[in-house]
Amino acid sequence: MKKALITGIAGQDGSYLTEYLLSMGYEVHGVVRRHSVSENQNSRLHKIQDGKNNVFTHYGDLLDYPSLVRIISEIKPDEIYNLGAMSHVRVSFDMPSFTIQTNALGVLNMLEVYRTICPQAKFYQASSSEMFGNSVDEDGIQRLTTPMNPVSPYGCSKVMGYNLVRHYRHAYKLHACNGILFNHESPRRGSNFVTNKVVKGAVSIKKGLQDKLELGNMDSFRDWGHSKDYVRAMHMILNHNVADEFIVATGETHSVRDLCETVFSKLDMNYTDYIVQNPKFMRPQELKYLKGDPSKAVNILGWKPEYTFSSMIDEMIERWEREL
Ligand code: NAP
Ligand code: F7E
Repeated sequence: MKKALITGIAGQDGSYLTEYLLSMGYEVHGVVRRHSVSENQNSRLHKIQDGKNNVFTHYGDLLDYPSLVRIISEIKPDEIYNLGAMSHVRVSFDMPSFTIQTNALGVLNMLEVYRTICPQAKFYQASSSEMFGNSVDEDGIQRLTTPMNPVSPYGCSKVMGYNLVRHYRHAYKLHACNGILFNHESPRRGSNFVTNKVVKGAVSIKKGLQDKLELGNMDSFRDWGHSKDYVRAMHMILNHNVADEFIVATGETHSVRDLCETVFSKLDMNYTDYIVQNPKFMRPQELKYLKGDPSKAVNILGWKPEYTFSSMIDEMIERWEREL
């Protein structure tokens, strides 16, 4: 039975990846941070009982090197998925130092422990399209050759993590890879990211629970896929015979305005009647446009998404209709 270790197991991707790996017969271990409200700790892992069904969580933190040494020495994983991060771009402007420490130095900590304790394992790093910043090729697409010009502390931190992984692969002959994933969402997405914020807001308005929805910039474009499809890609990237870089994206882009129009019209409402702009949700510098080229993952790994933009939104609407 293969053993996987996931940092960020309690996050959106960590929880779906856990379910996917369990379905493939893995024993799954995850790093969780201590929360003062313990119910929040495993809120996305509710379907999986810790200590049963081959899932085990361990207290640790990417910034706490001794905890990583303890966990990795104990488990000796075959596969390591480094998904832990301060993942909110807007918040990274408010907490630049914590963001850089977790997302850049945290990767360095993980790589050092991996290199010294279990160098035979395979290592996956959760890299991001935010690394491209406002760089885009002339045909309006970001690909592996597009220059990286990050426009947020989050983007800068992810470039550092990305480069460290490549450096460790070459310097120490490690099977360490990067998945450059474009935005991916799901009913489990934090409700302060724009997709789930809009869906939750629209369903609340429909049910008469709120009158307006406050947003920031409506004119940025994102390439939105589904987290379930993207965690399958992570596993494929890691298990490819050569450690490498891959882009995971849908190749389709929508503006935040399109997103609002789609969500509100699915609920028979006109978004222009309800959305108000609040500068609080604007960023000091905005990444304006993302549309990725996933052809390498499609052609070499055989990866193919199952969800469409529309079916993903339907699933998110169902979640809030049930819950609110
Ligand atoms: P998420 O829901 O925010 O989950 C991130 C996880 O990281 C959380 O469980 C969080 O723990 C944990 N974490 C934060 N700081 C940590 C630290 N110092 N030590 C250990 N764990 C820590 O993010 P996600 O959407 O699942 O994304 C997973 C990874 O993919 C992240 O690295 C993200 O940057 C990257 N990524 C995401 C996207 C996307 O669109 N979702 C796209 C590209 C790349 P708590 O639960 O305790 O806060
Ligand atoms: O913003 C605009 C906002 O916060 C998307 C992370 O997973 O993907 C994610 O980062 C767009 C931006 O995601 C609001 O200005 C408007 O243009 O949902 P988001 P993100 O910043 O693209 C990348 C690939 C990652 O790696 C990250 O970890 O929506 N927007 N109004 C808003 N965004 C938010 N959050 N809230 C608003 O009210």
